[in-house]
Amino acid sequence: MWLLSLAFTLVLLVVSGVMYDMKEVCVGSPGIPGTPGSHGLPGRDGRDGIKGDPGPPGPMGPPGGMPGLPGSDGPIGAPGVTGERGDKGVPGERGPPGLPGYLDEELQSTLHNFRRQILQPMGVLSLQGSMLAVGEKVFSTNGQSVNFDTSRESCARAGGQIAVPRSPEENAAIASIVKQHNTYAYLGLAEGPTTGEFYYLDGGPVNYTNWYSGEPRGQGKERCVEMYTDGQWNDKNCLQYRLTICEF
Ligand code: MAN
Ligand code: CA
Repeated sequence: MWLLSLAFTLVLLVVSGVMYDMKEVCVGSPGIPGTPGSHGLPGRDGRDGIKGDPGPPGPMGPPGGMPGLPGSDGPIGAPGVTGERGDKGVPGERGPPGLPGYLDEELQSTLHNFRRQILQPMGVLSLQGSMLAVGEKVFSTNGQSVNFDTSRESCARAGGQIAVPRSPEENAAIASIVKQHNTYAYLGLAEGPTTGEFYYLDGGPVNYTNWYSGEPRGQGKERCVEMYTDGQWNDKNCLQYRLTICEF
């Protein structure tokens, strides 16, 4: 039965459709729009944004707060003044043994040259009669006769001292120079605070003398010593002109 009514309805639809296609239809103007719907519900929250920049420093706190942390180290200061010299260190260990001197060619050559450099001028001076070598000492004169102090200064300037014999050999050598110049010479000794006691110019006590008979008899008024041409000694005032003879 319902199948039959469906078929009937279909036929009706088809027939009315045909009729619609074929007829003019009069259409009315659109109606006024309805009122807008009410707002929808709020959407869900979005996701968190990225972290923002740090803010500016805050204002200074009130006085009386806790002390801040220590600051960082300042720049290195200028060097201080040099300290005092330290004590000498202990000696190092002894080194390995070296070559024996006689096998050391460089040492031998150096010694040979030194020997020549010393002996050559000594030979020349000896030949000229301007120096006299006796043992370790060398005596020499500049030929000048001056007072004791001036003699002493001349010898010191030359790097020596006024000649003073400390043995008969040295006395004879100085005497030979005195005799050659046919004059007297002051010797390198002088009277000390006690009358009649003589000392070398370095202060040492005299242990060789060759006084002329009866000398010294100056009794504190003759504090220097001269050598006669025969090599004997006389105490004498220090202001006479006497031959300068030095020893080196
Ligand atoms: C002079 C000076 C003295 C010396 C006597 C010796 O008076 O030379 O130093 O002692 O002669 O007679
Ligand atoms: Ca005298």
